[in-house]
Amino acid sequence: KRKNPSTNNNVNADFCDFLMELADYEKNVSRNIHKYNAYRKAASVLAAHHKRIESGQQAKKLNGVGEKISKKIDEFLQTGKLRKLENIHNDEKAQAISLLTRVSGIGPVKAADLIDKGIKTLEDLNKNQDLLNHHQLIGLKYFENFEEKIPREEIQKIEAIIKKNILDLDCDYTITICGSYRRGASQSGDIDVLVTHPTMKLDKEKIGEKLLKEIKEALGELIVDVISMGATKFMGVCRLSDGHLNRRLDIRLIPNEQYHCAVLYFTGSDVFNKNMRAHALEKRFTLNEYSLRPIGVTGVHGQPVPITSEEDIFDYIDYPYKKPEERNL
Ligand code: DCP
Ligand code: MG
Ligand code: MN
Repeated sequence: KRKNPSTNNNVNADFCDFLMELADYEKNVSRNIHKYNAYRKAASVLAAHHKRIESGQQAKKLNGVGEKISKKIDEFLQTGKLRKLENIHNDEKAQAISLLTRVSGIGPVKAADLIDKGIKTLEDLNKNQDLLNHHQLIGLKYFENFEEKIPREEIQKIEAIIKKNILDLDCDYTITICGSYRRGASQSGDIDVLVTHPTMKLDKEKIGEKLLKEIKEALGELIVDVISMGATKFMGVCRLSDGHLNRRLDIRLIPNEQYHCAVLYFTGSDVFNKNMRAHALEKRFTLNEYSLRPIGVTGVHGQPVPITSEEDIFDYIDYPYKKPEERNL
């Protein structure tokens, strides 16, 4: 499930592709999250650059491209390939880890554990289902479906059904589909739904559990499988109708006070979030999916500031407002 930051007319798409492949390798095989982030950041800055990069030198001028990545760009421009990637492609264990981590619910640690037990293919997984938890079994069951991106038009139809059913239940609900869909992507990997309700306050987890169950029931036949169902988070599988594929759907029930921070966070992109959080820190605020809090002179975090819109968050930290479509880096 490689994430492709490439926008529609990305003249640097070939660089982005190899950087994203290297990113996945660092995340799943080397388990080096810093290198993973560095490759993703470089890929998204190149994807957003509308002129074709002609040399490593040129690339290095961009914020997020350092010496090592600039050398790789030169190697790629000169030879049309990368030795590092060739080596990865010839490494059987690395290839097996890359395959197994494509199963929803299987992370790098579980994949390595399975490979130590001699399990390397989907066929092996099918024969050893006793080693998988419920989420991983669902991931295996829908492996091919989950590999397919969801066209925007399909999410629009699913959005209409979700909104109608939840608002029929209670018209005081607020519902936002976040993720790449909210950023305007023409296709998405999954569907990230955020919901809040006036009665849903921070200290009312019990209410959340009841509301989330009602919401899940209200969606009826749209839901075809449940991965997990907590007090505030539903993870599952949905299908628009007979001829459509099964899709990953997450629904989060957010307390009122935290709704805008959650919408901001789950709209992403993850690279955008990192950049915005870094800027917040410079302005002595901590920003996360729950709140924005000032950092006092002693370094102690203050109480969350009251927030009534996404724009408020940008205003507090003097960050130029970006529409969701402009948040790809
Ligand atoms: N997110 C983040 N950091 C992470 C994971 C997620 O900031 N480590 C945020 C930003 C993402 C959002 O959550 O945009 C949703 O996560 P997804 O993995 O669903 O990513 P997208 O919706 O952006 O892409 P896709 O189309 O692949 O679902
Ligand atoms: Mg998503
Ligand atoms: Mn998601």
